[in-house]
Amino acid sequence: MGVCTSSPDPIDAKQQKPKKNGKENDAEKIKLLLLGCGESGKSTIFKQMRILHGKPQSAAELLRLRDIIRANCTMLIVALAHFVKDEASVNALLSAGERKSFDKIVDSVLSDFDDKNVETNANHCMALQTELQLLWKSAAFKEAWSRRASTDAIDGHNTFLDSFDEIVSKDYEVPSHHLLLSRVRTEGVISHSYIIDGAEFEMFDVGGQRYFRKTWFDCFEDVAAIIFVASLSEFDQMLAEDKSKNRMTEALDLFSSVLDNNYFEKTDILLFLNKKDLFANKIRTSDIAAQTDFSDYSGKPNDFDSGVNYFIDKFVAFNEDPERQVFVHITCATDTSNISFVWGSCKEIILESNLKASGLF
Ligand SMILES: Nc1nc2c(ncn2[C@@H]2O[C@H](COP(=O)(O)OP(=O)(O)OP(=O)(O)O)[C@@H](O)[C@H]2O)c(=O)[nH]1
Ligand SMILES: [Mg+2]
Repeated sequence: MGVCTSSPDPIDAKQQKPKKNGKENDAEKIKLLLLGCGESGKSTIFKQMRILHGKPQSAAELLRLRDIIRANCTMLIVALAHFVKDEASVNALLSAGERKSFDKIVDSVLSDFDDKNVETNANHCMALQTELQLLWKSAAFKEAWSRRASTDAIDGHNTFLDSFDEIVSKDYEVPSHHLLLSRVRTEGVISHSYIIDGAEFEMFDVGGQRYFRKTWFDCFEDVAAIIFVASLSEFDQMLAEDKSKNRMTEALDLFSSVLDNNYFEKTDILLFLNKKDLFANKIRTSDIAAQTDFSDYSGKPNDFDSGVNYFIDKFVAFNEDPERQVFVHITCATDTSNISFVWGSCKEIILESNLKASGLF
């Protein structure tokens, strides 16, 4: 499967006549589309499908993953170091010894940072193992990490800095929990087919950031089910591509336009409210009602279930078709047993609906 061609606005397809529905025309292949905003967890679910039903990573792929993880560490250090550099009160927390190490990071990683040359950045960064380990334990970096929602740091990548020794070692072999935590932004459309319980499923993963949504359009035909992924934990964060827009609001808007799209009138919608592990941690200290876009929240403050139910209601309210059901799952895409369990019930829904559509049930 190559990269889809572009279209001005992939999700504004109200004017377009839906062509055909895959369930009627392509009984052999069941096409599943992963949709959602950037960083919601689509590719992580795509990776889980391979862990559950596909081939293990080859040696060459594992080597590439090692480099990706080193680049992810570097990006995290860059995000936190910028914060420590720019926030005077946080910068003041550095002790004299830590400041020496920090200056080295600024000289060698921040000043020379070239976002087109990931490998060089990572090499500079990995060479500063002693300095980075000292800083990662410092009060300044702990404070920067606790305020990461206002940086580009990826939640969960603290695991990489906690395992820095292992990751810089020349014998580092990527374990599966690092594979699932690694992050590469998807920029086109990729697909993979799996035979599961005698049926052929083809899953499509797309780039979720705004710019890449223009590649979505050509994948809209023949879709049996959409897995729409939205990150629960991002209710207090702004979009990477537009710092004025709340990430959860963007996910809600996108979900609404997917439901509205004529192509998907008869498509099963599986909504994965993802990153429940990060949401569980965050909700203890972050208040939903304090977010401008969610000031109508009247549930219990700092309560996991009330928070989750509030967001479920927001998403499901967009479904105005009484004949269409939105199947909601609360997920942790980095947890293989959770995704295996959730996928088991999704598969049953999809297979049943596929049989009904082909008149065999
Ligand atoms: N802790 C935790 N991290 C998650 C979860 N789901 C995804 N992540 C992490 O979030 C980051 C982004 O996930 P991706 O799967 O790359 O997101 P995406 O939706 O494919 O993003 P785009 O390709 O930009 O559209 C990765 O570092 C993942 O490991 C989750 O449930 N819990
Ligand atoms: Mg992706």
